[in-house]
Amino acid sequence: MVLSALALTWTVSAHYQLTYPASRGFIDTSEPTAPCGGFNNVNTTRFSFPLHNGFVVINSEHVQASIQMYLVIGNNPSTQAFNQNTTIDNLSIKQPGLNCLSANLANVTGAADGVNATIQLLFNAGDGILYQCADVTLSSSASLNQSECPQLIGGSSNSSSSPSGSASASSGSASASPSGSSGSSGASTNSVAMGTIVLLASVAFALGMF
Ligand SMILES: [Cu+2]
Repeated sequence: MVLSALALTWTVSAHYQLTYPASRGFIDTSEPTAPCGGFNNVNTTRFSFPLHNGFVVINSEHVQASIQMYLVIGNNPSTQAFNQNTTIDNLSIKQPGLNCLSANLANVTGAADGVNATIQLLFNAGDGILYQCADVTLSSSASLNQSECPQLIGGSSNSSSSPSGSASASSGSASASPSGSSGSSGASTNSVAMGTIVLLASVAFALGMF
């Protein structure tokens, strides 16, 4: 019940949200506003973000998108300061819902222990560039909650997530179709088949065939 209520709330918004670290904020209609989706004030509660093997998590209502991730150094970067950003990574997602994106700062200029910065995401799924920001303090000792990231996209351990087979070519239909049951239907069919086999086996056993 709680889950279905959550799902309903999610489908109300039509773009994406930065969920981990927490975004400065999200308003659907102002998300196309640079540099932070309409949230120009720095968040005084900073998230401690690791210099190595970091990641961010987004919740996307779009099936596919390309994402540019930037680091902006400073305690409270101005709109102009966002133009002096440094690229963290360029990635793409191929499924809606939660996506965990590599954000390794190891080779990013200016990233150092104790530095205040803002992570900025530019998300393009075909309906304009959509902005989200998170204010962080970089740390050589911080560690992230790995349970937030069951499957990392990008980064050295997982080269840029190109799925096997021919499905990787950019299929043009990027328009927003909410999560749907595309992946789960196959799985439930399989479990039904398994259930049938188990059932038949136990019937056979009961009849003394084994
Ligand atoms: Cu959108």
